[in-house]
Amino acid sequence: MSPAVQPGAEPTRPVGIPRLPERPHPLVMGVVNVTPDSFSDGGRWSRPALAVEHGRRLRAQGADILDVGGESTRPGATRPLVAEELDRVVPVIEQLAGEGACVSVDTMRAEVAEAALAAGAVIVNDVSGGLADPEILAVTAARGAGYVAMHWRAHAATMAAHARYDDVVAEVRDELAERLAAALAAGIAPERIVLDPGIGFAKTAAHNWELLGGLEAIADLGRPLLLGVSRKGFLGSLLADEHGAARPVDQRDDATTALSALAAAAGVWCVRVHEVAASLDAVRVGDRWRRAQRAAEPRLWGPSNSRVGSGPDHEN
Ligand code: PMM
Repeated sequence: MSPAVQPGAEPTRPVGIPRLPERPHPLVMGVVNVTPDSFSDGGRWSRPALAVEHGRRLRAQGADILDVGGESTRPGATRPLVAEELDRVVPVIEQLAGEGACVSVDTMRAEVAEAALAAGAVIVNDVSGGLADPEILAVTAARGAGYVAMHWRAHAATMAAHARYDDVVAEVRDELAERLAAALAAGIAPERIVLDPGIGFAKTAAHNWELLGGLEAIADLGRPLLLGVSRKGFLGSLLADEHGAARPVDQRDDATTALSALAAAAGVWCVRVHEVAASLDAVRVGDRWRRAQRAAEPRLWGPSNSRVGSGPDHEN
C-alpha cells in the first residue's frame, strides 16, 4: 500500500475534485438511474429528458453530487450494450454538469467512464472497484477524477452465488485494500479515492448488517467512506409484515433516512440515496450527534480521552 495512505488514519474527505462541495457534515449523493430496470426506481427516469428533470429536482433538494448510471445492478439483471449505456448517461451528464452540478458516473466500463468524464462528470463511481474493467483505473487517473471503489465480487447475474464469507468484515476490508492498491498503482491520487463496502452486492441481509456494524474496520484503510443502502432489500426484509412479506421498495425511505443518520454518526463521508431532502437532515443530525459524543468523551471515559483501559467496559 502507498505510504500516502495511512492505515488507521481518521478518514475525512476526498480533495482536489472540481465542483465537489465542501460541507461541515457528510455529503448526500442523489441517485439518477437512467435505466429501464433498476430495482428501486425501475424505469421512472429512463428517458434522458426525464432523468435530467429528476437530477435537477434532487439538486434543488440539496444533493451535493448527482450519481448518473445507465446499468442496473439489481440482482439477476442483464448488462446493457456499451452503446446503450453511453446513450443513456452521456446526454444527462452533459446537461447536468453544464448547469454546474457535481456529477459522478455510476459505471464499471472504462469506455463509459471516459465519455462521462469528457461530458463533465468529475467522479467515477465504479461498483466493481476496477475488477470488471481494469482499464477504468487508468482512465480515471489520466483525467484526475475522483474514484469510488466499491466492494464487488461478480456481475448482477451471478452475484448471489458469491455471498459466502467466513468473516465478512475482514474479507471485505482485505478485498477493498486490494482495490485501493490497484487504484493507487494505476496512478489515481490517494486523496481522490473513496471506499464503499458495497451493501447488497454479493451479500446476504446478515452480511449487510455485520458490515454496517464493522464500518470502523473499513475506515481503518484510511480513506473516506461512501455508503449506499437506499431502499435495498435488507431493509425490506427487516421491515417485513406479520406474514413475512417484505416492505415494498417504495416504502423504505424512512428506514433509509434512519440509516443516513447512523452512517453520519459513524463518520461516513457520503450517503448515496434516492430521497435527498430527508437524508440531508439526517446526516446533519447524525454528524451533530457524533461531534457531541466526541466532546463528551473526556467526561465519559476519563481524562486520557481514550476508551482503551478507562471505560466502563473494563470496570466490572
Ligand atoms: N448501489 C447501487 C448502485 N450503485 N454505487 C455505490 N458506490 N454504492 C452502492 O451501494 C451502490 C452504487 C444499487 O442501487 P440502485 O439500483 O438503487 O442504484
